[in-house]
Amino acid sequence: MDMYCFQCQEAARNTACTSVGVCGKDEEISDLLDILVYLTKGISWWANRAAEKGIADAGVDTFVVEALFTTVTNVTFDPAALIAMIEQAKVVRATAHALAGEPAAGVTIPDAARWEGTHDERAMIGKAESLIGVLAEDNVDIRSLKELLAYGIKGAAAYVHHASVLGHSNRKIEAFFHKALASMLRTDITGDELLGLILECGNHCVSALELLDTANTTRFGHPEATAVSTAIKAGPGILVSGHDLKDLQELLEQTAGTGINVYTHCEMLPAHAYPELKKHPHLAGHFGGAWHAQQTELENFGGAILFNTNCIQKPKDSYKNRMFTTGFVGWPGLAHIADPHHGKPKDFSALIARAKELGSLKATQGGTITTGFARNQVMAVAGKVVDAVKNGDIRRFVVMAGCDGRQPERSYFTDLAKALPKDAVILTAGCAKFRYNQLELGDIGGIPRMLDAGQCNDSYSLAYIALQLKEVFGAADINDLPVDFAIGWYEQKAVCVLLALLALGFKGVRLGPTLPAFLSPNVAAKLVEAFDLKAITTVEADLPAIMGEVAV
Ligand code: FSO
Ligand code: SF4
Repeated sequence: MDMYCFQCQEAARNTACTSVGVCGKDEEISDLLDILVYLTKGISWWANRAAEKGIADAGVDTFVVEALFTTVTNVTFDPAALIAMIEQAKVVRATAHALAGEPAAGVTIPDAARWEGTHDERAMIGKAESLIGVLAEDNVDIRSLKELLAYGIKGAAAYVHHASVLGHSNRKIEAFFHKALASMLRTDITGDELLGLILECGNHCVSALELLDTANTTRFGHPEATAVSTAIKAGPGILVSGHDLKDLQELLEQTAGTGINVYTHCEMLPAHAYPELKKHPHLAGHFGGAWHAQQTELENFGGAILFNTNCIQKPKDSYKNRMFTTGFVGWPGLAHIADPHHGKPKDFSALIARAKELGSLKATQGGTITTGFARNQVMAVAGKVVDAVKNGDIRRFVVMAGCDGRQPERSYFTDLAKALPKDAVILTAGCAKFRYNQLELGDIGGIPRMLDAGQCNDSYSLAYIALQLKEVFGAADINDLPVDFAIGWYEQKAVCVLLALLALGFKGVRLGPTLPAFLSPNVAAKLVEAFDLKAITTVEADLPAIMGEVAV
């Protein structure tokens, strides 16, 4: 076996990628990512001890968040960037060690908290294969719980990072990351202790999503329902893919008056709904669907391309000389726009120059996609929604948030959207929506039958709307609401969203296209028992239960 990774929904044979990742990750990248996670646990072991003395360090906290985000699926495939981060991790770990001081005699310092390696990439890789990857934990149930916790934290770290670049942070979440990561180094930890940490993680996932919601709405205003054009205009163009709204804002400012049109791709679609972004007339439209179609789509987009977060795939020769990365995203050989120092904006001049060089794009016809139904916009029509529920025009809300992926079984979500009766409203967020957001689903008394709250990063809006409905209807239990869940998942941010839903008390969440490979049979059974978690089956079989027509 060359590698072992099962952190995303596309793990080979729904078991694990063992020779090369379905995502394109090879053995070297897999091992470097394992080493980075291992060292991050070591940093957190010291940081957690420092926290017990009331000492924290913003630099240490930030690095842990950044390192975790870097290890999320489809963020980086660049060994040089990972090796640099591994070296930096050792420096940060020394800082955390100094803050914590020396442990008392008799305290065993875990290997992750002291291992130095050799600064030689191949030697480091040997370490990954032998000692520190997923399989280093022999007990399959403990392994499963540790990895579930790790992936929830990775997803939350992505959200915390997005909030932090906008100047918002929550020390309690970062302190939990340290505590949880340090706990994963324990060889004597029990399943019950890990389950407790997983539930605690769910609460911090809610806080992370709320933090990001506050950061986004403070900086960019509350999203407004917006019909986004899918046409391409004549003139040079830049396509932005990823989730980072701050990068987009800076790019819009730097391209103002240049004649360049800026388009969104995949999860950047909801950017069009934010007042502080939509005010730029050259935020011209949206191009393309979910991340996994990028190799064809990017070939067909003639302009310059920027990836600011996942999901990046191997660039084709036909467009790699007009593709740029920034932030933690990386692919060897692609031009990378560096992070600025001292809070300055990023310098997008190379990307802008490339767009100009490539010249005018060919204008195309297009339709529109409506987005922007985040919590404020939905609350603005709350009276209408409540009336529609009370008089029976709306019978069910079906939350179909999450991520999209390549597996053909994901047609379930398109088929479900088509099969839902006309008195059902879909609440969505994340790239899962590209399976059904161009269907003509109509409206119920002016309320669209598909309300798109935004990115997976905006899932807080969906929880908020459900909690508001609970208030309005005076429901004793959130599960008494006419709400059901059919969540598509792909990577670790979706794990964070799932843990958040469980922490909020939602039961009976349907997950697809498969239950995670990292859930051992015993752990899966435990989650089914505690939360009534289910795998999707077929639309025919699931529809009556989703519509609340049969008890399940
Ligand atoms: Fe999708 Fe990728 Fe947004 Fe993920 S583009 S899959 S859960 O990174 O974050 O929904
Ligand atoms: Fe496989 Fe997913 Fe891991 Fe990539 S991230 S190696 S596709 S399990």
